Amino acid sequence: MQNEYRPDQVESAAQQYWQENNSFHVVEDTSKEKFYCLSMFPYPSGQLHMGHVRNYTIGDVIARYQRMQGKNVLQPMGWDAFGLPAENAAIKNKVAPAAWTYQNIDYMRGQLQRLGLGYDWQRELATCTPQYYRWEQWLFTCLFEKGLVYKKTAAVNWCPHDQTVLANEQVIDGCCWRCDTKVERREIPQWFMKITDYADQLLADLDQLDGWPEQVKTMQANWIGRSEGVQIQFDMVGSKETLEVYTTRPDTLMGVSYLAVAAEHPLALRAANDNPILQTFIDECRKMETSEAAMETAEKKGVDTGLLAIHPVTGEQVPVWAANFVLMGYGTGAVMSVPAHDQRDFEFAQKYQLPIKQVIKPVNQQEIDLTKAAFTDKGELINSKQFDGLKEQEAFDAIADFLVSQNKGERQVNYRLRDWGVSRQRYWGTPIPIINCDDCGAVAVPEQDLPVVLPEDVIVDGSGSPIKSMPEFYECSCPKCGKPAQRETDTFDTFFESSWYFARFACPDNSEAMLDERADYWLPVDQYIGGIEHAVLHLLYARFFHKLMRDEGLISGDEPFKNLLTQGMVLKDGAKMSKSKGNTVDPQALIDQYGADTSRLFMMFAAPPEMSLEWSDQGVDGANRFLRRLWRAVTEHAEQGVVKAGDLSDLSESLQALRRQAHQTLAKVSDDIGRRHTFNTAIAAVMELMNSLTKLNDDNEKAHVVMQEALELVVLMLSPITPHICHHLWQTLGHDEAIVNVSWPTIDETALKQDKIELMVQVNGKLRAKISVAADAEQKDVEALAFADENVQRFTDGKEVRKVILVPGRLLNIVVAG
Ligand code: ANZ
Ligand code: ZN
Repeated sequence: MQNEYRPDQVESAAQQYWQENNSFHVVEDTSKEKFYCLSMFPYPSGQLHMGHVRNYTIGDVIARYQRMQGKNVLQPMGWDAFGLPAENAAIKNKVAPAAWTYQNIDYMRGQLQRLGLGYDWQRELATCTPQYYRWEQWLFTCLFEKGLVYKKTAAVNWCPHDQTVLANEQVIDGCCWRCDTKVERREIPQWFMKITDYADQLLADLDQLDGWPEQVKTMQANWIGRSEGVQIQFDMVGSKETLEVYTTRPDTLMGVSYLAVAAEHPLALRAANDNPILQTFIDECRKMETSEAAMETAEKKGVDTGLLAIHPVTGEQVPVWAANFVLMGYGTGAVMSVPAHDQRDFEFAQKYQLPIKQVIKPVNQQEIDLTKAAFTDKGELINSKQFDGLKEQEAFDAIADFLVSQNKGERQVNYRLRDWGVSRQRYWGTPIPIINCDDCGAVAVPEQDLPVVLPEDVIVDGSGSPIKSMPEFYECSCPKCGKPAQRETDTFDTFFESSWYFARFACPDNSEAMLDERADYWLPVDQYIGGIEHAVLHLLYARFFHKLMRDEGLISGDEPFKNLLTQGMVLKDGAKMSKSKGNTVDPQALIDQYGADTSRLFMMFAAPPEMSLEWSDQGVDGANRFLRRLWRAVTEHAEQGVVKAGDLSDLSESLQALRRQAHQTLAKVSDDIGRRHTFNTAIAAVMELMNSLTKLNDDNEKAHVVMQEALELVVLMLSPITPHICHHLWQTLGHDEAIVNVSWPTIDETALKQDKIELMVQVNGKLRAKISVAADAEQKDVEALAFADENVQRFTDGKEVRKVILVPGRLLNIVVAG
């Protein structure tokens, strides 16, 4: 018998067993309840970090637990393999992105296997393979035919020195990350997905997601940003044209002192023809950074266009300005400005000395000072002619109805959500399956010509995507008219691939179709686990794709992820562990030194999964010590002979108490792992049980039987968390069947029953004795025992007993006279 705990040997033996027996391979089985457990797949950056270890251990614990519940559990793993880092590495190390990526995948697969994660490796997929991305190309062509994707010009960051487009993360303080040249904005044609067509469903279906954290649902709802407002038409002085604005505050209409349009608004562009100052301003705005965040923090600037609009109620003339804070892509690209009641309009009006007119007054006694800041709450209308005195929603409705009746406005629902621009001018991504023909325009690549394969044998040197200078890639003929044409050389945003991988795991081997009926068996994902940083984009795009695939008839169901767990960060010294901070701990070194089980136990014990986890060397040590103690306890027990089907009747009180604790622990751990996902408290309870077990000092035959049962429970309860050591110890405890195939133990209700309980006996409200009685004893038996007690007799003898009250399980109160 092996006496020393050697994690390396124990772990490789267990892993070899799982591999040889294909333990985690699953197929559809309608006779069983299915459970699809998915952790967000990693980008193959080169090596795992602690965040991965945490994420994947949580997933594995849940998957293994559900398997022990008798469910048919799918837990797959793959690689989100396209992306910018591969191109950066290619420039730096002079290796092709494909070679670098595949090499990383091989290394990281080994790391995941070393952690003992129970994946069905037969389903592994890498998104950079044509077998995978051909299906998203195919879906894109279907959506193109349906009109759900379209092309329009949009701004990108352009480095004039490197002659290349830059991703937002490649722009540092407005300059190119490589050559430090000032970055410019460029308008180029790009592809968009009409996610806005699904805005209402994406919002409404959040209600179905009972198993999602409220916080994530709120973030999604805010991102979609539904607002109710009015689109108002302003007539223009000296022209038949109208200017449309979108407002969520029609109640402030009488306070409008100017209108503002985006710099790219057609009206501004036209006015600039004979206004050089305006033209300069428009050119400057074009150079601004493209991100919405950058636009919002930029100093508010504007130029008077010289045009005048007519107020729809008063007929007064108001000036039209071009302003950098108005976004062309939202609403109508034009706003009515109410400086008294909108802070942005207020600052702008002060800067350019435009009138500030109050039309709302607070309904409470609140003091306001319109020389300092706008008053932005709703309230009661003043200075608003026939609308004076109206409040809040009735004011909104009255003005909206008036504008509608005058044919000057329409009620409108707007979403903050924009259509999703999916074109990237980078190389390492899925080629967009479109051919551009001079005569036919954009034509989808026909199904039989898919996939459009990305050439992998290329040199990436930083001077733009190599396929943009490869005629052998982009020269082709038009699928419609046969004339020479050109392929798109842009690639998809890498969020594209991660938006549907969860479905492809159900049928990764299908070479005839994107999905098949197996997707309906496995979906939705029963438990999805990943970082909170994906709360908005990834999760929204995945939900969107699910609906697209549903509407394409590929799957049924509305939502892809039934339950979502967002794990907290891994911190060291209070800061997020990250390469840039230089405070990382390499999981590999940890595993090499202590083994996978210690790493897994530490991760699960240190904090509940949603909270951040503070790294602690002592914590790792403690986890390791605990496993050694467990090892010793089981080995020593087994040395005295393992027990099969021992007799658990007629136990002494202390052995009964131990059994009770074991089964109480089982009840708690089942709930903690299965429902609450608080693995830390589950582990703490098992540790307490272990303490009691090691204190047991009883060489009676019965004690040995109780010990056998308790140790088996401990090993079973820990097996989802530390599967390797439990694999070994289960054998040590005399079992032939591998623990990975054993069911979760059942709670013995009779063990939970407390046979004898301690009851307090009071006489006239004062504690006089404690007696031990059967838990289910009847009042007359309890009374008999109480009156047999010497001290009770002292206080009751010779006195008249008026009343005896039993509070079952707690106390007996005897009321005597005198
Ligand atoms: C007048 C007004 C008065 C406004 C007031 C607000 C407060 P949400 O809720 O996000 O839909 N707006 C409309 N289009 C815009 C654009 N393209 N660029 C920048 N701002 C724009 O916000 C709608 C409000 O944002 C609109 O209501 C408009 O300003 C502004 F006391 O109109 B409001
Ligand atoms: Zn053509």
